[in-house]
Amino acid sequence: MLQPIKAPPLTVRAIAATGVAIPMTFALGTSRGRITKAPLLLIDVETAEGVTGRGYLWSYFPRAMTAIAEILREIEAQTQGARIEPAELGRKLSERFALIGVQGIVRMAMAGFDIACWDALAVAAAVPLVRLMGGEPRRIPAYNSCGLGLMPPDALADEAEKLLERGFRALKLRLGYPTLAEDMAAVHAVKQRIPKDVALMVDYNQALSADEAMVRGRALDSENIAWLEEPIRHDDYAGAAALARALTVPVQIGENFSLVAGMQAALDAKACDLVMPDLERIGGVTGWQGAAALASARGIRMSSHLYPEASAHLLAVTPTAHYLEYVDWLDKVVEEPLQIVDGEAVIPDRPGTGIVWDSKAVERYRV
Ligand code: SMN
Ligand code: MG
Repeated sequence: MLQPIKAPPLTVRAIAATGVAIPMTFALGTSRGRITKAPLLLIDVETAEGVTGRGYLWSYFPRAMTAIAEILREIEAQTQGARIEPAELGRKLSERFALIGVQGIVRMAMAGFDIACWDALAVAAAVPLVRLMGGEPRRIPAYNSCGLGLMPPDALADEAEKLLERGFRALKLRLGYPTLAEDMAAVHAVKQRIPKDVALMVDYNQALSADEAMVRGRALDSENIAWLEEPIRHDDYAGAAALARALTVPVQIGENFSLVAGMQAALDAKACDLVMPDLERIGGVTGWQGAAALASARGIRMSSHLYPEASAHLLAVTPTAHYLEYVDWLDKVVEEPLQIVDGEAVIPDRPGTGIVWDSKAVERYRV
Protein backbone atom coordinates (compact mmCIF):
# COMPACT_ATOMS: atom_id res chain seq x y z
CA MET A 1 0.00 0.00 0.00
CA LEU A 2 1.11 3.58 -0.63
CA GLN A 3 1.76 5.95 2.22
CA PRO A 4 -1.46 7.70 3.29
CA ILE A 5 -1.59 11.27 2.06
CA LYS A 6 -1.86 14.09 4.56
CA ALA A 7 -4.68 16.56 4.01
CA PRO A 8 -4.29 20.27 4.79
CA PRO A 9 -5.99 21.43 8.01
CA LEU A 10 -9.74 22.07 7.80
CA THR A 11 -12.19 23.54 10.28
CA VAL A 12 -15.92 22.84 10.61
CA ARG A 13 -17.97 25.90 9.70
CA ALA A 14 -21.50 24.55 9.08
CA ILE A 15 -23.46 21.42 8.25
CA ALA A 16 -26.27 21.48 5.70
CA ALA A 17 -28.74 18.61 5.31
CA THR A 18 -31.23 18.26 2.43
CA GLY A 19 -33.84 15.53 2.16
CA VAL A 20 -34.71 14.05 -1.23
CA ALA A 21 -37.05 11.24 -2.26
CA ILE A 22 -35.76 9.67 -5.47
CA PRO A 23 -37.96 7.40 -7.59
CA MET A 24 -36.23 4.04 -7.93
CA THR A 25 -35.85 2.40 -11.34
CA PHE A 26 -36.71 -0.97 -9.79
CA ALA A 27 -38.87 -1.12 -6.65
CA LEU A 28 -37.29 -2.78 -3.64
CA GLY A 29 -39.80 -5.37 -2.48
CA THR A 30 -38.34 -6.89 0.68
CA SER A 31 -39.94 -9.35 3.08
CA ARG A 32 -40.31 -6.28 5.33
CA GLY A 33 -42.14 -3.98 2.96
CA ARG A 34 -41.86 -2.44 -0.46
CA ILE A 35 -39.90 0.73 -1.18
CA THR A 36 -40.36 2.69 -4.41
CA LYS A 37 -38.63 5.99 -3.54
CA ALA A 38 -35.19 6.25 -1.95
CA PRO A 39 -35.29 8.63 1.03
CA LEU A 40 -31.80 10.11 1.06
CA LEU A 41 -30.53 12.83 3.35
CA LEU A 42 -27.78 14.71 1.53
CA ILE A 43 -25.13 16.15 3.84
CA ASP A 44 -22.67 18.97 3.21
CA VAL A 45 -19.98 19.76 5.74
CA GLU A 46 -18.77 23.25 4.97
CA THR A 47 -15.36 24.33 6.19
CA ALA A 48 -13.87 27.69 7.11
CA GLU A 49 -11.25 27.02 4.41
CA GLY A 50 -13.94 26.94 1.70
CA VAL A 51 -13.85 23.19 0.97
CA THR A 52 -17.15 21.27 1.17
CA GLY A 53 -17.32 17.59 2.09
CA ARG A 54 -20.32 15.54 0.97
CA GLY A 55 -22.08 12.41 2.09
CA TYR A 56 -25.59 11.04 2.39
CA LEU A 57 -27.68 8.72 4.50
CA TRP A 58 -30.27 6.19 3.36
CA SER A 59 -32.99 7.10 5.84
CA TYR A 60 -35.40 4.13 5.52
CA PHE A 61 -38.47 6.40 5.53
CA PRO A 62 -38.83 10.12 4.70
CA ARG A 63 -39.84 11.42 8.13
CA ALA A 64 -36.67 10.00 9.68
CA MET A 65 -34.75 12.59 7.65
CA THR A 66 -36.22 15.47 9.65
CA ALA A 67 -35.07 13.87 12.89
CA ILE A 68 -31.59 13.09 11.59
CA ALA A 69 -31.26 16.64 10.26
CA GLU A 70 -32.04 17.96 13.75
CA ILE A 71 -29.29 15.82 15.24
CA LEU A 72 -26.91 17.11 12.60
CA ARG A 73 -27.71 20.60 13.82
CA GLU A 74 -26.63 19.52 17.29
CA ILE A 75 -23.44 18.03 15.82
CA GLU A 76 -22.87 21.34 14.05
CA ALA A 77 -23.24 23.23 17.33
CA GLN A 78 -20.82 20.83 19.03
CA THR A 79 -18.14 20.91 16.34
CA GLN A 80 -18.23 24.42 14.89
CA GLY A 81 -14.68 25.77 14.77
CA ALA A 82 -13.14 22.36 15.48
CA ARG A 83 -10.35 20.89 13.38
CA ILE A 84 -11.58 18.11 11.08
CA GLU A 85 -10.00 14.96 12.47
CA PRO A 86 -12.81 12.46 12.03
CA ALA A 87 -11.76 9.85 14.61
CA GLU A 88 -11.12 12.53 17.24
CA LEU A 89 -14.38 14.34 16.47
CA GLY A 90 -16.20 10.99 16.69
CA ARG A 91 -14.73 10.33 20.14
CA LYS A 92 -15.77 13.79 21.37
CA LEU A 93 -19.29 13.45 19.98
CA SER A 94 -19.63 9.95 21.50
CA GLU A 95 -18.82 11.43 24.91
CA ARG A 96 -21.22 14.28 24.29
CA PHE A 97 -24.02 11.86 23.28
CA ALA A 98 -23.26 9.24 25.92
CA LEU A 99 -26.54 9.84 27.74
CA ILE A 100 -28.82 9.48 24.73
CA GLY A 101 -26.54 6.74 23.34
CA VAL A 102 -24.71 6.38 20.06
CA GLN A 103 -27.36 4.27 18.36
CA GLY A 104 -30.26 4.64 15.96
CA ILE A 105 -30.57 8.05 14.37
CA VAL A 106 -27.85 9.57 16.59
CA ARG A 107 -25.40 7.03 15.19
CA MET A 108 -26.74 7.68 11.67
CA ALA A 109 -26.16 11.42 11.96
CA MET A 110 -22.66 10.89 13.38
CA ALA A 111 -21.79 8.49 10.55
CA GLY A 112 -23.10 10.91 7.92
CA PHE A 113 -20.96 13.65 9.45
CA ASP A 114 -17.90 11.36 9.54
CA ILE A 115 -18.33 10.39 5.86
CA ALA A 116 -18.64 14.04 4.77
CA CYS A 117 -15.61 14.99 6.89
CA TRP A 118 -13.47 12.32 5.19
CA ASP A 119 -14.70 13.54 1.83
CA ALA A 120 -13.72 17.11 2.75
CA LEU A 121 -10.21 15.99 3.68
CA ALA A 122 -9.74 14.13 0.39
CA VAL A 123 -11.16 17.07 -1.57
CA ALA A 124 -8.77 19.42 0.24
CA ALA A 125 -5.85 17.09 -0.54
CA ALA A 126 -7.11 16.96 -4.16
CA VAL A 127 -7.04 13.14 -4.24
CA PRO A 128 -9.65 10.38 -4.44
CA LEU A 129 -10.62 9.12 -0.97
CA VAL A 130 -8.86 5.82 -1.64
CA ARG A 131 -5.54 7.68 -2.02
CA LEU A 132 -6.06 9.61 1.20
CA MET A 133 -6.41 6.23 2.89
CA GLY A 134 -3.19 4.86 1.45
CA GLY A 135 -4.63 2.79 -1.38
CA GLU A 136 -4.87 3.04 -5.12
CA PRO A 137 -7.93 3.21 -7.32
CA ARG A 138 -8.84 -0.19 -8.77
CA ARG A 139 -11.91 -1.93 -10.11
CA ILE A 140 -14.18 -3.40 -7.44
CA PRO A 141 -16.34 -6.45 -8.31
CA ALA A 142 -19.97 -5.53 -7.73
CA TYR A 143 -23.29 -7.30 -7.56
CA ASN A 144 -26.39 -5.64 -8.86
CA SER A 145 -28.75 -5.17 -5.92
CA CYS A 146 -31.32 -2.95 -7.64
CA GLY A 147 -34.66 -4.72 -7.71
CA LEU A 148 -35.30 -8.46 -7.64
CA GLY A 149 -37.79 -7.85 -4.87
CA LEU A 150 -40.69 -10.15 -4.04
CA MET A 151 -42.77 -10.61 -7.21
CA PRO A 152 -44.07 -13.34 -9.53
CA PRO A 153 -41.40 -15.65 -11.05
CA ASP A 154 -41.86 -14.44 -14.65
CA ALA A 155 -41.37 -10.82 -13.65
CA LEU A 156 -38.29 -11.82 -11.64
CA ALA A 157 -36.71 -13.56 -14.61
CA ASP A 158 -37.31 -10.50 -16.83
CA GLU A 159 -35.85 -8.14 -14.26
CA ALA A 160 -32.82 -10.40 -13.67
CA GLU A 161 -32.02 -10.21 -17.35
CA LYS A 162 -32.20 -6.40 -17.31
CA LEU A 163 -29.94 -6.26 -14.26
CA LEU A 164 -27.15 -8.04 -16.13
CA GLU A 165 -26.64 -4.94 -18.31
CA ARG A 166 -23.24 -3.29 -17.91
CA GLY A 167 -21.70 -6.73 -17.51
CA PHE A 168 -22.79 -7.59 -13.98
CA ARG A 169 -21.62 -11.07 -12.97
CA ALA A 170 -23.59 -11.18 -9.71
CA LEU A 171 -27.17 -10.38 -8.62
CA LYS A 172 -29.06 -10.34 -5.34
CA LEU A 173 -32.55 -11.80 -5.02
CA ARG A 174 -34.88 -11.00 -2.12
CA LEU A 175 -36.55 -14.01 -0.54
CA GLY A 176 -38.92 -14.68 2.35
CA TYR A 177 -42.13 -15.64 0.54
CA PRO A 178 -44.75 -17.33 2.72
CA THR A 179 -43.59 -20.79 1.67
CA LEU A 180 -40.37 -22.61 0.82
CA ALA A 181 -41.92 -23.63 -2.50
CA GLU A 182 -42.36 -19.97 -3.49
CA ASP A 183 -38.77 -19.17 -2.48
CA MET A 184 -37.55 -22.03 -4.63
CA ALA A 185 -39.76 -20.94 -7.55
CA ALA A 186 -38.18 -17.48 -7.38
CA VAL A 187 -34.64 -18.93 -7.27
CA HIS A 188 -35.33 -21.26 -10.18
CA ALA A 189 -36.98 -18.54 -12.29
CA VAL A 190 -33.92 -16.31 -11.94
CA LYS A 191 -31.39 -19.11 -12.40
CA GLN A 192 -33.07 -20.29 -15.57
CA ARG A 193 -32.74 -16.84 -17.11
CA ILE A 194 -29.14 -15.93 -16.20
CA PRO A 195 -25.84 -17.51 -17.32
CA LYS A 196 -24.60 -20.33 -15.08
CA ASP A 197 -21.50 -18.46 -13.95
CA VAL A 198 -23.42 -15.43 -12.64
CA ALA A 199 -23.30 -15.44 -8.83
CA LEU A 200 -26.69 -15.29 -7.11
CA MET A 201 -27.00 -13.98 -3.55
CA VAL A 202 -30.25 -14.25 -1.59
CA ASP A 203 -31.46 -11.91 1.19
CA TYR A 204 -34.26 -12.75 3.66
CA ASN A 205 -34.16 -9.46 5.60
CA GLN A 206 -34.56 -11.39 8.87
CA ALA A 207 -37.86 -13.00 7.84
CA LEU A 208 -37.44 -16.56 9.18
CA SER A 209 -37.56 -18.31 12.55
CA ALA A 210 -34.41 -20.29 13.39
CA ASP A 211 -36.16 -23.59 12.61
CA GLU A 212 -37.60 -22.40 9.32
CA ALA A 213 -34.20 -20.97 8.33
CA MET A 214 -32.63 -24.40 8.82
CA VAL A 215 -35.23 -25.97 6.52
CA ARG A 216 -34.96 -23.30 3.80
CA GLY A 217 -31.18 -23.09 4.17
CA ARG A 218 -30.88 -26.85 3.54
CA ALA A 219 -32.98 -26.49 0.41
CA LEU A 220 -30.74 -23.61 -0.78
CA ASP A 221 -27.62 -25.69 -0.06
CA SER A 222 -28.05 -27.53 -3.33
CA GLU A 223 -28.78 -24.39 -5.41
CA ASN A 224 -25.23 -23.02 -5.67
CA ILE A 225 -26.14 -19.75 -3.92
CA ALA A 226 -23.29 -17.26 -3.32
CA TRP A 227 -24.59 -16.32 0.13
CA LEU A 228 -27.62 -16.55 2.38
CA GLU A 229 -28.16 -13.10 3.89
CA GLU A 230 -29.92 -12.29 7.17
CA PRO A 231 -32.11 -15.40 7.29
CA ILE A 232 -33.16 -14.71 10.90
CA ARG A 233 -33.40 -11.70 13.22
CA HIS A 234 -30.13 -9.85 12.96
CA ASP A 235 -29.19 -10.02 16.63
CA ASP A 236 -29.68 -13.77 17.14
CA TYR A 237 -25.99 -14.62 16.86
CA ALA A 238 -26.40 -18.06 18.47
CA GLY A 239 -29.09 -18.94 15.94
CA ALA A 240 -26.98 -17.62 13.06
CA ALA A 241 -23.97 -19.58 14.33
CA ALA A 242 -26.02 -22.80 14.29
CA LEU A 243 -27.00 -22.07 10.68
CA ALA A 244 -23.42 -21.24 9.68
CA ARG A 245 -22.26 -24.57 11.18
CA ALA A 246 -24.98 -26.69 9.62
CA LEU A 247 -25.29 -25.20 6.12
CA THR A 248 -22.89 -25.27 3.20
CA VAL A 249 -24.30 -22.03 1.71
CA PRO A 250 -22.25 -19.21 3.32
CA VAL A 251 -24.21 -17.22 5.91
CA GLN A 252 -23.86 -13.48 5.34
CA ILE A 253 -24.79 -10.78 7.88
CA GLY A 254 -23.57 -7.29 8.72
CA GLU A 255 -25.88 -4.52 7.54
CA ASN A 256 -27.18 -4.36 11.11
CA PHE A 257 -23.83 -4.48 12.92
CA SER A 258 -23.91 -1.46 15.20
CA LEU A 259 -20.42 0.02 15.31
CA VAL A 260 -17.31 -2.16 15.25
CA ALA A 261 -18.16 -3.60 18.68
CA GLY A 262 -21.34 -5.09 17.21
CA MET A 263 -19.36 -6.77 14.44
CA GLN A 264 -16.86 -8.10 16.95
CA ALA A 265 -19.63 -9.65 19.05
CA ALA A 266 -21.00 -11.39 15.95
CA LEU A 267 -17.58 -12.71 14.95
CA ASP A 268 -16.85 -13.86 18.52
CA ALA A 269 -20.11 -15.82 18.35
CA LYS A 270 -19.12 -17.27 14.93
CA ALA A 271 -22.46 -16.00 13.66
CA CYS A 272 -21.50 -15.88 9.97
CA ASP A 273 -19.13 -16.90 7.21
CA LEU A 274 -19.10 -13.47 5.52
CA VAL A 275 -19.67 -9.87 6.63
CA MET A 276 -21.18 -6.82 4.93
CA PRO A 277 -21.10 -3.78 7.22
CA ASP A 278 -23.21 -0.77 6.36
CA LEU A 279 -21.30 2.52 6.25
CA GLU A 280 -23.97 4.26 8.33
CA ARG A 281 -24.34 1.59 11.03
CA ILE A 282 -20.65 0.69 11.34
CA GLY A 283 -19.72 4.32 12.12
CA GLY A 284 -18.86 5.97 8.82
CA VAL A 285 -15.44 5.78 7.18
CA THR A 286 -13.75 5.75 10.59
CA GLY A 287 -15.89 2.79 11.68
CA TRP A 288 -15.23 1.02 8.38
CA GLN A 289 -11.47 1.20 9.01
CA GLY A 290 -11.94 -0.67 12.29
CA ALA A 291 -14.26 -3.20 10.66
CA ALA A 292 -11.80 -3.84 7.82
CA ALA A 293 -8.97 -4.44 10.31
CA LEU A 294 -11.17 -6.81 12.29
CA ALA A 295 -12.29 -8.76 9.21
CA SER A 296 -8.67 -9.03 8.13
CA ALA A 297 -7.54 -10.27 11.58
CA ARG A 298 -10.26 -12.94 11.51
CA GLY A 299 -9.69 -13.83 7.85
CA ILE A 300 -13.27 -13.15 6.87
CA ARG A 301 -14.37 -11.71 3.52
CA MET A 302 -16.06 -8.32 3.73
CA SER A 303 -18.57 -6.73 1.36
CA SER A 304 -20.35 -3.39 1.57
CA HIS A 305 -24.02 -2.57 2.21
CA LEU A 306 -25.48 0.31 0.14
CA TYR A 307 -23.42 3.56 -0.24
CA PRO A 308 -21.56 2.20 -3.29
CA GLU A 309 -19.87 5.56 -4.06
CA ALA A 310 -17.84 5.72 -0.83
CA SER A 311 -17.72 1.95 -0.36
CA ALA A 312 -15.82 1.47 -3.64
CA HIS A 313 -12.94 3.55 -2.23
CA LEU A 314 -13.12 1.72 1.09
CA LEU A 315 -13.17 -1.79 -0.38
CA ALA A 316 -9.99 -0.88 -2.26
CA VAL A 317 -8.24 -0.56 1.13
CA THR A 318 -10.00 -3.52 2.77
CA PRO A 319 -7.60 -6.49 2.87
CA THR A 320 -10.37 -9.11 2.66
CA ALA A 321 -12.59 -7.16 0.22
CA HIS A 322 -15.27 -9.31 -1.40
CA TYR A 323 -18.20 -7.63 -3.23
CA LEU A 324 -19.53 -4.10 -3.56
CA GLU A 325 -23.32 -3.87 -3.27
CA TYR A 326 -24.39 -1.79 -6.25
CA VAL A 327 -27.52 0.35 -6.10
CA ASP A 328 -28.18 3.30 -8.41
CA TRP A 329 -30.35 5.37 -6.08
CA LEU A 330 -28.05 8.38 -5.83
CA ASP A 331 -27.51 8.60 -9.60
CA LYS A 332 -30.37 11.01 -10.32
CA VAL A 333 -29.00 13.72 -8.00
CA VAL A 334 -25.28 13.67 -8.78
CA GLU A 335 -23.33 15.14 -11.67
CA GLU A 336 -21.32 11.97 -12.31
CA PRO A 337 -22.84 8.70 -11.10
CA LEU A 338 -20.65 5.78 -10.08
CA GLN A 339 -19.63 3.92 -13.22
CA ILE A 340 -19.88 0.18 -13.71
CA VAL A 341 -17.76 -1.45 -16.39
CA ASP A 342 -17.81 -5.23 -16.94
CA GLY A 343 -19.68 -5.61 -13.65
CA GLU A 344 -17.04 -3.76 -11.67
CA ALA A 345 -17.25 -0.37 -9.97
CA VAL A 346 -14.77 2.17 -11.29
CA ILE A 347 -13.33 4.37 -8.56
CA PRO A 348 -13.53 7.86 -10.06
CA ASP A 349 -10.36 9.85 -10.56
CA ARG A 350 -11.90 12.87 -8.85
CA PRO A 351 -11.23 14.41 -5.43
CA GLY A 352 -12.98 12.81 -2.45
CA THR A 353 -15.60 10.13 -3.01
CA GLY A 354 -16.46 11.80 -6.31
CA ILE A 355 -19.93 12.95 -5.27
CA VAL A 356 -21.02 16.37 -6.56
CA TRP A 357 -24.71 17.27 -6.27
CA ASP A 358 -26.66 18.16 -9.37
CA SER A 359 -28.37 21.14 -7.76
CA LYS A 360 -31.30 21.26 -10.21
CA ALA A 361 -32.04 17.58 -9.65
CA VAL A 362 -31.77 18.03 -5.88
CA GLU A 363 -34.42 20.76 -6.10
CA ARG A 364 -36.65 18.50 -8.19
CA TYR A 365 -36.62 15.63 -5.67
CA ARG A 366 -36.45 17.70 -2.51
CA VAL A 367 -38.92 16.85 0.26
C1 SMN B 1 -31.59 -3.52 2.10
C2 SMN B 1 -31.83 -3.08 3.35
C3 SMN B 1 -32.21 -1.77 3.59
C4 SMN B 1 -32.33 -0.90 2.55
C5 SMN B 1 -32.07 -1.34 1.28
C6 SMN B 1 -31.70 -2.65 1.06
C7 SMN B 1 -31.21 -4.97 1.87
C8 SMN B 1 -29.88 -5.15 1.21
O1 SMN B 1 -31.20 -5.70 3.04
O2 SMN B 1 -29.04 -5.83 1.80
O3 SMN B 1 -29.70 -4.67 0.11
MG1 MG C 1 -29.69 -7.14 3.23
